[in-house]
Amino acid sequence: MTSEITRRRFLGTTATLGAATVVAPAAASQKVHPPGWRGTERVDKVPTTCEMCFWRCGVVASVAGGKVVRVAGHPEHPQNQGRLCARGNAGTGLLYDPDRLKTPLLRTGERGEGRFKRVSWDEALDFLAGKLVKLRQEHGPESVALFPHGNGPRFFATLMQAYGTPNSAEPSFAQCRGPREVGYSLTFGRGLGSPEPVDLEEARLIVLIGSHLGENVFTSQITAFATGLAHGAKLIAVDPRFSTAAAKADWWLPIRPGTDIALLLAWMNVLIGEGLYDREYVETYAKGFEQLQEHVKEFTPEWAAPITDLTAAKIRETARAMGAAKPAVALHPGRHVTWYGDDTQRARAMAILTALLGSWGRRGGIFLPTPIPKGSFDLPEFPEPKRGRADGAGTRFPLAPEELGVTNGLIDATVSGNPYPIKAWIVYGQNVLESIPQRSRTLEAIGKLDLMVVVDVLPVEQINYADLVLPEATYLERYDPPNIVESAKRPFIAVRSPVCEPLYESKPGWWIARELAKRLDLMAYFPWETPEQHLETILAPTGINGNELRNCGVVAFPGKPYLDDRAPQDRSFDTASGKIELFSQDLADLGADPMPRYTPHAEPPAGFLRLIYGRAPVHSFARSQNNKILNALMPENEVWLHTSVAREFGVAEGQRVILENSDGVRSNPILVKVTEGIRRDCAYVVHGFGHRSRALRLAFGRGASDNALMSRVSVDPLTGGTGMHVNFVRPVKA
Ligand code: MGD
Repeated sequence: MTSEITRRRFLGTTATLGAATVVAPAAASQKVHPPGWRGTERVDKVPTTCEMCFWRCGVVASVAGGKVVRVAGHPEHPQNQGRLCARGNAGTGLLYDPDRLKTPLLRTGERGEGRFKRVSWDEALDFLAGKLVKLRQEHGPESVALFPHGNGPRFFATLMQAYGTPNSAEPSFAQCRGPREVGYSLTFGRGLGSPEPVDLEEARLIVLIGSHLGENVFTSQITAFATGLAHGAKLIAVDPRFSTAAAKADWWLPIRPGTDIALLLAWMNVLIGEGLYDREYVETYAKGFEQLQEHVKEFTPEWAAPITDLTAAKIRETARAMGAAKPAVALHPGRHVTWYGDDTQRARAMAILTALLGSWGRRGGIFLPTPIPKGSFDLPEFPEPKRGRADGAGTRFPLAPEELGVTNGLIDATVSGNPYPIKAWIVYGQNVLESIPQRSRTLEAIGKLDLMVVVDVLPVEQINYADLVLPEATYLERYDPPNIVESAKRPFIAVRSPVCEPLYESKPGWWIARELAKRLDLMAYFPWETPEQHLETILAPTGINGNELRNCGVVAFPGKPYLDDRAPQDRSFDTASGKIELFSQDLADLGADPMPRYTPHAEPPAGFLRLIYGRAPVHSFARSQNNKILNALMPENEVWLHTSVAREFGVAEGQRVILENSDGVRSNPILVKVTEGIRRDCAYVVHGFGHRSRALRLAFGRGASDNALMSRVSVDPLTGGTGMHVNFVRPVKA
């Protein structure tokens, strides 16, 4: 594999990146700054990888006198090509957030009170190592559970595996894209991964099922979406809400929530019934067509119309549009897909439709990853845990993968003590109170713990329940394992390395993990002294050296994104049959539907609306609301209500209401947005607001938390994913 790296060492020097021309004299000062200088200070340009969201764009930080003065898009990064979203640009708002966690903290008050004393790192790590040794002796290593998310905890995950616990779970599985990965893997033998390899820029037709691109912003995805539309792609947006994407759509299908499987089955019915599917592709690559044909026969548009609240004519028309545009139909698989508890089956339906259109591995559809060789460490074998996992991954939830785990399964086990007691949680880069529904159950579980440790960058509410709080350095201040992205048209390896020294007493994750490993006698699992050595080992098979990567930020490789780029023998699928499985024997063996079926979900009771939720372009989950720059752009969320619903409830635009759910749980006051752009049976909010931590001085009390209103979930029996679109709310005057 040849590297396309640009050998020009443009970074780390001053004059060649961007501002290579003399800055025009500023009117007021009339000072002339030479390129790459700010007054008398030299500005260094240091590349790294963003972590303001999980898309991980390439960035270049401008650093003057040790201070980061700007974060901009990396111009040569194959993913974002110099562009960067608002959150990426606001990286300094996190780095210089005055509310950041600054020192390790040890609890002095009651759990939840938030009273701590500052301690040194030595005291903190000795305390934690001592507790871990004791827990292992008294209850076994399995009694410790890790709740990680993001890049930082990757070293900690190694530490926990070496310590001997199998219990680790990320919300990106059971609260996000787990069922999607499983549904697509069952069909194509592989999931989508992140970033999703959807060929939006080359599509002739884009289909979004609840994916609200434009509000959910990932720089390269939104660029590809805009490019596709600019090149004439048609757009179908299936959404109960008139989203930004729906506003651009040729067909907006304001579907009744919870009925997407019925629509997908009806689309299949038309494609097969009218011979509009990609017959040659299906014959070459797929298995189970006859069963599928039989299965969808009864699911006509007329059958689906009253279920979905769409007209049969619209269903037929949109199916025909897909048939006409195939195979260049980019049916977006979605990202946060844990909606109703049958989400693996919905993902299967989307995957099967993708196969019928011949779009998997085809230009304008879903493109394929190209593997990059990666080095690894020669580590001693990890201890085999004496007891299985506590979260049900692989057992209670047969299709949940053990690497990602099931957060809610771990919470259940902590509450019940089944299959064995969980005594300690280490929460690292995850916000368990805002990302996992059924908050009262999470709090109940926390109440049972002997030890709770939070490793975070901000004093979010969950730290108040911790015995020990460890302040991690932010992504701009630390080394993390490089970002290796194979699911890109040009796969790449990008560096994450510090652009400035960690502020306060914060420490990078690799350092925290190593220091604990020393205390736990587990250094054999950390056979490197410095991050530089760690990077060299990972890069070894590529022939690129760490210095080169640190200077350039990213190296890209040629990709083979389409089936046609590959030799016929390399076009098989990693399923049991080696083919695309339209009928899934794996599901049949588990007693599940081998082909998706529509099952009805509870409708809102009288006087209530279904709570739906999503993203805003300037915030990421519940992690960015205290960022000064982003808070100024969007300080709080609002609840969308249909005009007639607002009238019925007697509330008006701009008024604040409280949202009360059908279990009596009440939110903070939230502003009302009255609009025709939402179905009458739904209320919509942006996720992540309504922070309860007073220490987040900008975010505290602003807006309402969707998560707090999710007292109910519908659990996917295959993956453990928590369907979260099953809560009902009503506005109550504040
Ligand atoms: P965040 O709100 O980003 O979401 O779940 P989370 O990853 O838990 O919380 C991350 C936590 O990490 C925050 O406390 C933040 O301060 C901290 N943090 C940020 N940067 C760093 C760092 O560098 N180091 C450390 N140690 N900590 C850091 C996201 C998950 O949530 C996902 S992926 C989805 S799709 C779901 N979305 C969703 C939703 O839309 N609504 C509701 N109600 N729940 C959801 N849960 C899921």
